[in-house]
Amino acid sequence: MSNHQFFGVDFYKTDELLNERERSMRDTAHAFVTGEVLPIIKNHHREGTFPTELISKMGELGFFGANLQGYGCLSINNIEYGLIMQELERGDSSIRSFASVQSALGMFPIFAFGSEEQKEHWLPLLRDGKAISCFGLTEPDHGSDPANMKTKAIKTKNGFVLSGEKTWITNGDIADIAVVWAKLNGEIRGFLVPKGTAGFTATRIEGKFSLRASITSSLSFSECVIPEKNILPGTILPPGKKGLISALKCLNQARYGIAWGAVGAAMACYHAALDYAKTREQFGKPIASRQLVQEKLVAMLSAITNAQLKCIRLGQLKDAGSVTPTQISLAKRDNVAMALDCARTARDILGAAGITDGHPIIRHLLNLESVKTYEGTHDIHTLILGKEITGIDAF
Ligand code: TGC
Ligand code: FAD
Repeated sequence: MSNHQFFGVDFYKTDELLNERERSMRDTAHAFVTGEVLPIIKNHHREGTFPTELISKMGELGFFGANLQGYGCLSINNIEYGLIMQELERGDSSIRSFASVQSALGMFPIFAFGSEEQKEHWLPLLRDGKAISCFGLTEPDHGSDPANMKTKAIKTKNGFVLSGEKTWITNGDIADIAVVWAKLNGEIRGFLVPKGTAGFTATRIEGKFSLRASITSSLSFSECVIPEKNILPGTILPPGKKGLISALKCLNQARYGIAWGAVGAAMACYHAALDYAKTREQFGKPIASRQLVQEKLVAMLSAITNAQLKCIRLGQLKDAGSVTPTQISLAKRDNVAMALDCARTARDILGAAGITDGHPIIRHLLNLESVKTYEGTHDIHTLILGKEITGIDAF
């Protein structure tokens, strides 16, 4: 019997929809977050540092690339993978971000588009947390419209010369390997750029008030020479195609994980608000006894329950191989908006106490502002869905 009811939100008994393996994986991730993340995350958030000592622990638990088949990965289903993301983000979005980037944006492109040599070399290292990856798509002048990127690759006799700038790159300056998207003869292709390559520099972005426990960097490529074997061969497009399709396939993986992760952040805020409301007395009674406060708690419970059900169905569709990118967009968009609303409501229930990091809520709230923006902003997902249902491109 899982002890989920003591730490999660399970009003609709979604636990009963999970099989034993799924519950067990969720409980493993839960124990990791409770034991290893929650005791230290406040200080990392204060200091603006990432808890690097957790990387090998997450590797040992098999969290990285856990839903990929082969190469020693756990090869679990997508609901198990989603539950890991939920639990990691219950701790902090920065921990889920690290795992998302490593799994969906570092390992997945190598798995899906890499040569056998690239897979054999990088996947075991990344799986175990012995190497760190990053994903360079966004540029200073091209965030929501990465298809217009300026970063270029020029073919030389023995390889490629990369030039351009990427920014807002999670793990950028601690990564051993960067998956970099650049135009080669006008086509967007993926390239592997190892740390230390001449002409490649990564610079930390300071002064963030959101995702403070996550490392974010700018990447610069100046006459950066990489060997021929470092192109991701599978990113070649069918004749006549020019788009971002390979990069977008990676984003689908990461957006899926975010949809689950947001539920974890919302659960953490809900529990903090519920506990506080039951013990905080004003006008001689616990504030939880007031109708206005109950209405806020119920709104959170309702929103979390909706999001949970959406995630489970999305996971089933993904496991069946029939999920569409727009179904993933809907879940990323709605669940992050839901979590941000819950965090704001929970912050309000705590009054002044809600603005301090003595409670997890303000940290989640600030983090979720980034989560709303990255992996396609809320509004970009609205436009993706608008195009799906009307057939009209409104970007
Ligand atoms: P568009 O012309 O619409 O489509 C080009 C081709 O791609 C197909 N397609 C997709 N395929 C797979 N998955 C998807 N999600 C797809 N979306 C579109 C499409 O059908 C088409 O195929 P075909 O056969 O017709 O040629 O492409 P576009 O270049 O105009 O893209 C439009 C748009 C807005 C959807 C895209 O640019 C977009 O998603 N923009 C948002 C940018 C974004 O999400 N950036 C994320 C950067 S990485 C990040 O934020 C990591 S945070 C990590 C962390 O710390 O957790
Ligand atoms: P812009 O594209 O400039 O958008 C600004 C505003 O305009 C938004 O509200 C947007 O919705 C709106 N807008 C844009 N176009 C339209 C339109 N057509 N119609 C209506 N509204 C529009 N990127 C990576 O490649 N790799 C990473 O690892 C990574 N990690 C990140 C980590 C953090 C902490 C953050 C904050 C970002 C990260 N990103 C990463 C970048 C992220 O993907 C971009 O920030 C995001 O895609 C939005 O781009 P932008 O910030 O340039 O905003």
